[in-house]
Amino acid sequence: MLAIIAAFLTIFILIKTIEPVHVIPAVWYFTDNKINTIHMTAFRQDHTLTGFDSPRDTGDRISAYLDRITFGNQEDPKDSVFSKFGLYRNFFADFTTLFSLQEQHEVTFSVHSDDGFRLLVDDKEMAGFFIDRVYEETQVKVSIAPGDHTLLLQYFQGEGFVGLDAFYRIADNDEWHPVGESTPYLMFMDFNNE
Ligand SMILES: [Ca+2]
Repeated sequence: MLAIIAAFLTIFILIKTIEPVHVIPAVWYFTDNKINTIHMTAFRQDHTLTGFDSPRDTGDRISAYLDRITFGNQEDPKDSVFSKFGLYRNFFADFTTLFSLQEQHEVTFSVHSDDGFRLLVDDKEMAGFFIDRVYEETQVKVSIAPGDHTLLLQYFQGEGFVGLDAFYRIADNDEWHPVGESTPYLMFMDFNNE
């Protein structure tokens, strides 16, 4: 009888101590980042994406903080940083960030993507490529007033090559800076200090 009770107790303790298995944690932090200016929320889809018109299921969601949006362009999605988040094909990813300017500036944004993207500043669409494409650049110049602003970069990857890079510059002769990296003219808010 004691042996049976002991066996039940052992099973009970085992069940209580086994952690639930999460293949992909709900929230990923790049803890080695000193700065986290970008919040990424990605949505994996179980159907083929051909554009932003494709249905978006929001149930399979991955969240992460980053300091820039520079994923490069890879033929094999397994070689991409996106694979760290279990993202290979058929997913949407929204990147949100907050930034501020001291003075009015003409800010040029440069987005390279495979496949499509959509760039919104203060909820207003500034540029986009809405269906699949090979890794190509789109530039847009936006006049931005002094003060605080929101930036949303929406991205989707269908099949094959996966690539995304986003940069900005203040003047035409300025060097390109990754979106998420502050300069004296344009400061990104650090979510660490939110
Ligand atoms: Ca692709």
